[in-house]
Amino acid sequence: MSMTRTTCPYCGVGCGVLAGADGTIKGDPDHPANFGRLCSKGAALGETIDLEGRLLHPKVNGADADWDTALDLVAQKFRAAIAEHGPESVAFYASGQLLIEDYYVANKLMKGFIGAANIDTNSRLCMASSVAGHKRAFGTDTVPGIYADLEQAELIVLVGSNLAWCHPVLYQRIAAAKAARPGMHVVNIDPRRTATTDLADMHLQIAPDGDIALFNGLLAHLADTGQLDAAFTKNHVNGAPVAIDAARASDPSQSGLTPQELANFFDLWAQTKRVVTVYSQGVNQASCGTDKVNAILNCHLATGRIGHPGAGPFSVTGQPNAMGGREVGGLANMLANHLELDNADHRQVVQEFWDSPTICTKPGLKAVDLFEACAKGKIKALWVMSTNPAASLPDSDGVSAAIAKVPFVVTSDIMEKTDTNDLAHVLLPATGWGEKDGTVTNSERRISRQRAFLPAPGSTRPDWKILSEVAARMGFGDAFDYQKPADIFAEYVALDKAASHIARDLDLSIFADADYARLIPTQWPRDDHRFFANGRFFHPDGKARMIAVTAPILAKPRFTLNTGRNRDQWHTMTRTGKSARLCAHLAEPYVEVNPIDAAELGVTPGALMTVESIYGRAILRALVTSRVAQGQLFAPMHWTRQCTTSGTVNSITTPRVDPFSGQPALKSNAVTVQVYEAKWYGFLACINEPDPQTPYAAIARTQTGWQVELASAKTPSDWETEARHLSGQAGGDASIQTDPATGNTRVAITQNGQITALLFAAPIPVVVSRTTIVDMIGTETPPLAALAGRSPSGRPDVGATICACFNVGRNTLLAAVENGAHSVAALGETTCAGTNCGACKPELTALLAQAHLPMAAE
Ligand SMILES: Nc1nc2c(c(=O)[nH]1)N[C@H]1C(S)=C(S)[C@@H](COP(=O)(O)OP(=O)(O)OC[C@H]3O[C@@H](n4cnc5c(=O)[nH]c(N)nc54)[C@H](O)[C@@H]3O)O[C@H]1N2
Ligand SMILES: Nc1nc2c(c(=O)[nH]1)N[C@H]1C(S)=C(S)[C@@H](COP(=O)(O)OP(=O)(O)OC[C@H]3O[C@@H](n4cnc5c(=O)[nH]c(N)nc54)[C@H](O)[C@@H]3O)O[C@H]1N2
Ligand code: SF4
Ligand SMILES: [Mo]
Repeated sequence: MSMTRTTCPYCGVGCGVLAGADGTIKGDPDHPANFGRLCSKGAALGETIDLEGRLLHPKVNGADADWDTALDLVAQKFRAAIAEHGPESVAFYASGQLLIEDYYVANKLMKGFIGAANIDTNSRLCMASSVAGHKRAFGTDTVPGIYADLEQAELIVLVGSNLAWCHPVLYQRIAAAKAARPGMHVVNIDPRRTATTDLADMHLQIAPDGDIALFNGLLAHLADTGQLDAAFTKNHVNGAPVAIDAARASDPSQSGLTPQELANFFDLWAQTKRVVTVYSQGVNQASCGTDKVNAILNCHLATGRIGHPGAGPFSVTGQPNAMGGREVGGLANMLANHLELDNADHRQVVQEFWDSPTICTKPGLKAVDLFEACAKGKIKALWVMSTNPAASLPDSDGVSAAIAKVPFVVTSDIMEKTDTNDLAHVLLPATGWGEKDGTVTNSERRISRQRAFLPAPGSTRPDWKILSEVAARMGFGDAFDYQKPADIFAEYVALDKAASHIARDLDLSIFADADYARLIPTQWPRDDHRFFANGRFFHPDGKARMIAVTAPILAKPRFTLNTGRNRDQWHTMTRTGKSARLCAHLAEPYVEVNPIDAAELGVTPGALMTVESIYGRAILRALVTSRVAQGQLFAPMHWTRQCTTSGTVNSITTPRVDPFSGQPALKSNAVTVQVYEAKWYGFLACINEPDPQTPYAAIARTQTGWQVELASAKTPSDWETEARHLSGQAGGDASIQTDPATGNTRVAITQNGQITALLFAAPIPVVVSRTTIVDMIGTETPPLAALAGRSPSGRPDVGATICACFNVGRNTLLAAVENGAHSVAALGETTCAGTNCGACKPELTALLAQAHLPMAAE
């Protein structure tokens, strides 16, 4: 079968994929990001491209509409709002998951034709602090390094990055480099222990937001011990003395680390020339995020450890086109092509090139402010594209209320049911990954093609096309007369040429004669280029700047909620949530709590906890683990109102932002917690999609249908009715078993001899093998046997999925350990676990360690 060469649509590693129309997915051995590797999400792409749940036709006020009706309405509402209230009364909220071509068109329409800069993107929640920090230090938003640096480094410092789960292929590359060169060191700086920590020789379990105290401490130490590169700072850096003075004023113990830990880290850094500092959301998503970035950059600048093989700071991007979005100027305070919004010359170049009637002259609203403006009634028309702000922004309940207040809301998405779509007047169906063509830029500035290998389903259209058609209807047809993505890419490259007299890092000349159809993954300005090796930066005097940063006084709430990601889910789960295999890794929203806190709070095994802030509350399953320190909690961000009644974590997070970048502090939220007192807990497996309304409910896809974890403070009066209601099954026969001694109730519903729903309920968290129950759905197991909760076929309970690629469960692995597989390699040989993407290797290591501990809490 013919395979199409394309790029993974998930994280910023930007792995090359070979894809077949039948859903076959392989890593592209020739792509320089992954050389054939894929992680569990990439490997499962074939399971998420079916049409279930897709938005296939435009919708206006909930009813199917044709394109002309929908597009006319969008154009008319935007025109009317602009005419009546001015260009600042409308806004776009875009995404690092748009392709370069989509993003370029959205930005051009808003900034050059509508004439306001009210286009912001989810990159505000993601990369904004890195952008601001880079600009302060370098004069441009430049990522100096390349992936090969990770293999050439002697020391890799991972700050606020769970690389093993979030950039798994980079993690695998580092793991392989370390195995080949055992002298290489890895340090992991994170307030919690994660899968990434397993690779680290040193884990610095820092206090939340203790990073500035730590890196200021490092800078002061380097200065005090004469280990700075005086020639480099003299010739190429401004601001070193002031930054060093500020660093000396910091108290490193505020990092929460012991003097010994600090000394070990400082010495290791000082001794090692080739240091790469990889950082991500633990740095960016903080109210001091930009200062954290500069505290890190200061250390690299002060030692000249930048721009050389194996040396430099490396901000890894989250989304597939987060970097491309920055290049096309998708944020409200950027122009296009790394040109400056507040520079009249830059604006003139862009306006002349676009031949546009107007150009915005001042920055637009940043994400959090944008939705605040919605709440205040200032935004009259809002277009959300390829992102789900009603779920992913902090204070998501408040954001949802704000969106609901906007008189006209349009969304472009590939899926029909999302928390944001539920609030929109018009839904525009976009073609998704595999159906559309374009380009993305990964973390190392490499532009790769995404290529279609599937037909566009229903009446879906590519995002650039939808935008261009609205632009035409707003009267700007000439400037948006694109026939194909290649036309837009060519214009993007041509704008770069038109601005080539303006000194900046972006240089797309390598793409000037590119054959778009055959474009191979290519870095700008050219392959394997590192910036700043020559000591030349982009501030007007050609020098870099060290920035004086002060460690913040840290608030010490009783509980701080940290949030982030799981290995097998992508953000708001609209795609990964479709894969039963991916859902099996961690199937419900949870909160990690330290065992000492758990004991104090009275958390019993399987308990639910209410986590509350001044913005809202969530009910989450308690996961008692020493991975989090005392006083800290961690919850993943993924679950939305589509799959849980109360497990939405952003209901609790706070919209505090960094003053320079506007990026919200999603990693540290002051919360209170208590055990949720349920009267009953339940586990339901069923064939139809359920719609439970219990105070706690979390739905997940299974191989046989759906499963739901349930809890409520009110016991139902009739269990059969409850089971039928929960599973959406009025017909068929019900068998019920109740045990007055324990209060346990079990209900089986059968239709035509097949089990279609099984409900297990109890006054305490239900202990039953989930996989066994799920596997009985759709089978002809006799109801009484099914209610016994044991597999009739004698098939063993494989346990929760550890290896998603080969679907290997925990119990299978434990059995293998028992049979003598005592290493990750041996587990791979006997069960295949960990032998494809390798992302589960840290969990295999943990499982091997725990297999010898009878009372492990995790
Ligand atoms: N599986 C998966 N992979 C993804 C994504 C996904 O949804 N799922 N999303 C992609 C996107 S868009 C992004 S942005 C990236 C994010 O990738 P990461 O930034 O690696 O992921 P997070 O889990 O958000 O946070 C990273 C770590 O920061 C730590 N942290 C919290 N507070 C602090 C602090 O004060 N200091 C330090 N040093 N660390 C702290 C957290 O404990 C957490 O382990 O992942 C990308 N990859
Ligand atoms: N608590 C907490 N919250 C967070 C974070 C955190 O660490 N903690 N991280 C933040 C970060 S870094 C990020 S990047 C955001 C991500 O948050 P979001 O961007 O809101 O999350 P996604 O689920 O990726 O949303 C993408 C949407 O685009 C749709 N889509 C997919 N492909 C296409 C396409 O080709 N065209 C169109 N038009 N639509 C498409 C999907 O169905 C989905 O609805 O979340 C942020 N929120
Ligand atoms: S690491 Fe995984 S999610 Fe990221 S690009 Fe590669 S295959 Fe996709
Ligand atoms: Mo992100």
